[in-house]
Amino acid sequence: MVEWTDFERTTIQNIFSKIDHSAVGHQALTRCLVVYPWTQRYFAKFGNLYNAAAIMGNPNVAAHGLTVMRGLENAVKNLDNIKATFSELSVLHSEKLHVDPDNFRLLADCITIVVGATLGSSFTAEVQAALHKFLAVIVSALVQQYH
Ligand code: HNI
Repeated sequence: MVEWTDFERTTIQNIFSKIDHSAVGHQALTRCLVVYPWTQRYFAKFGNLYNAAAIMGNPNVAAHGLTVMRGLENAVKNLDNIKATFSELSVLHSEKLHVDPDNFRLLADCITIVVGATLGSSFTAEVQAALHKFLAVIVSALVQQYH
């Protein structure tokens, strides 16, 4: 069971209430596909991922970025039960999509960078520490069904 301080709970909820989920998801997934091009292998059906401009302009990337954020929002609503909440998602990424679990940390880092750029000076070290812990719990929950 993950223990959350009041500050961590409030901070995580504030972040997700402040940010534009569509914009953050789109920018974070774009960064992941551009900075770590091997991650493109999982999205072959998304169409043109030829370069950064194509990736940024690809509507499937935008839509999936929002899907990822909706997954995170579900975890925000279930902070005390993320592992169970993400159990099916873990099976999907492991057994159907065969996503290398290292990539979860890469996308989580891209989300952190975009949230930091979005929040600017209010993205203090303490705020980043709370987001980092939340995303680390997410990554751990997504990896739980990998064997
Ligand atoms: Ni991920 C589908 C959430 C990381 C590749 N992913 C989903 C769905 C959610 C989701 C939600 C939709 C499930 C459904 O349709 O029922 N993915 C997340 C979250 C993270 C994550 C919360 C981590 C922060 N996914 C990744 C990573 C990759 C990835 C790192 C590959 C690099 N995900 C996929 C693919 C799909 C997917 C591929 C299926 C997309 C499709 O439309 O077929």
